[in-house]
Amino acid sequence: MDTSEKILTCRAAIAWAKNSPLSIEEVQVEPPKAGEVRIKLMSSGICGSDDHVLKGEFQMNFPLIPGHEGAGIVESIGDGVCSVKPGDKVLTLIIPQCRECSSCLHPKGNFCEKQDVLPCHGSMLDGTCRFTCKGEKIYHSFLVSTFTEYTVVPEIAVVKIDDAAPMDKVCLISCGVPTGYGAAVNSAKVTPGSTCVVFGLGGVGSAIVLGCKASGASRIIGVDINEEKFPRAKALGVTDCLNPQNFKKPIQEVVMEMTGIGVDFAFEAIGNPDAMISAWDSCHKSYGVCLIVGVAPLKSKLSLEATMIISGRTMKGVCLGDYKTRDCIPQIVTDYLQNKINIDPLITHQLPFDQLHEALKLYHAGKAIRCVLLF
Ligand code: PAD
Ligand code: ZN
Repeated sequence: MDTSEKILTCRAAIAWAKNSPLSIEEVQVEPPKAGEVRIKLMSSGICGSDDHVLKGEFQMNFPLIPGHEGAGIVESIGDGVCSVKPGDKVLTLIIPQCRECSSCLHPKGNFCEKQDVLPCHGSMLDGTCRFTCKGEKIYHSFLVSTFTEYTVVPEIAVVKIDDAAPMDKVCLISCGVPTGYGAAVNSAKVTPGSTCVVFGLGGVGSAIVLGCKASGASRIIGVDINEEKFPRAKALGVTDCLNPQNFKKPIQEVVMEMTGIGVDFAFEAIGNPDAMISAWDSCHKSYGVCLIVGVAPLKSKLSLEATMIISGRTMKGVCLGDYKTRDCIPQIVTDYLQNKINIDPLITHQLPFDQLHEALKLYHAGKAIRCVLLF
């Protein structure tokens, strides 16, 4: 049956307010307007950024449908859409690529001006929403919203991937994998024989470890307050695991003592300003590079010892691994299919969408690296 121009009714998870439990409701999903794509989701990861959303740590409008790490199949397209067609396997993109703004036109920029993350208005690009529930308007998150059986996204926030992609897994290549792996291989350009420290060994931190290892780092120090993360981190390539709570002194001093001179590359993948300072202070004073990947709470500030900045260290923020998303993300899927990168160890759990609450429980208990929801 052709559903393309019809309103679809399906199940979706709604956050009615910040810090309130998600409820799975029947929602209406409008057809895509010009320049938009309606997608039948096959899987969605649960990313640390979704947790920030639910806690109200982003500036967002509620009620909303959370989730952004999605893989699905195009159900229908609006007028003018030419990069995807019904039936295509696609990934949703939290950072779009419009190919027209100053970021997209610059050879290095990837933080497209059409992004709806900082701040998040929660609508499509024309300012309207495609979801309703019980007659009430429901906002989108980050232009995508993936905790739903169907979603509508702008064409610039979706990309076609290889037909052979396993849809129960590749959702991680929508956000967590390129974010972490790209921070190491593309943004930091980790060098063979180098020493790295990764703060936070969740989904993103684990992907950073994958990238450091693939780049030939000889020592990878992993820092996390949840020691249950350590065995998996070691299996991925972490050589030394540190729990800051086991030390009386600041963890950066421990890293300095372990390395003698500080690390070549430090990554923060928690979203905690204190950990960002620890990452900065762990770097070699002259040539160390500190990459901030975690999203700190709204309006939080960093306080650095200003005098020491001149010694030469670099601090760099990195979004989605510095990849121009539509140009680069399909290649990571292909690399996965060709066994050049293995994302499987990051998927510790897979649960049907209706067990979302169980999945969130696993996330909050720190049991999962990534729990994938299956539709
Ligand atoms: P996650 O919850 O899977 O991992 C966070 C890890 O940090 C967990 O293992 C925690 O135990 C650990 N942790 C928490 N507090 C501390 C602490 N004080 N010291 C040491 N370890 C701690 O989340 P994730 O890996 O999905 O995301 C991590 C961050 O990356 C989060 O802030 C998210 O918003 C951000 C992110 N950034 C981008 C980007 O493009 N920059 C993309 C996706 C996610
Ligand atoms: Zn994410």
